[in-house]
Amino acid sequence: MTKFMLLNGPNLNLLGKREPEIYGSNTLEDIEKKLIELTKLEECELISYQSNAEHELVDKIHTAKELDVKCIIINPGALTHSSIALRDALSGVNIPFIEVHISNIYAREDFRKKSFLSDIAEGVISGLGVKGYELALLKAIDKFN
Ligand code: CA2
Repeated sequence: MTKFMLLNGPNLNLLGKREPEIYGSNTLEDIEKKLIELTKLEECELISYQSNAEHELVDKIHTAKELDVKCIIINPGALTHSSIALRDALSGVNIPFIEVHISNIYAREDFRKKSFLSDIAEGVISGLGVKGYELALLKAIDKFN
């Protein structure tokens, strides 16, 4: 069974609970539920994980390699704009990944315009709300299942 991994970085556990004007009203649990449904329909498996700690996300990326995950869908949160460790982990395991942002990072503060991951990503979705996660998963299934 083809495995995919959904990773969410710092503060994304607050989805649906704060700042709905920017990030919408869906909770992370709602998103996970929807994505798990989609993977099951295709007889695939989704491993989902959120952490506020950079090193835990790095560890999970290493685990993805051991589990033979075919594609990672990642919203690295604010680590997008700072983390060379996440970049090195993703390039180190050599698993294709799709970078997702709920908001349009190019329409916000200047410091959000730089991503340390985008140039090595399979693709990037930014500004399509939580629908971006579904679109990324559908693409991952289409390409890697
Ligand atoms: O638009 C995105 O998905 C971001 O990755 C979200 C990050 C932000 O630092 C990036 O620049 C863009 C922030 C995640 C914080 O999530 C919250 C959700 C609800 C309430 C408060 C924070």
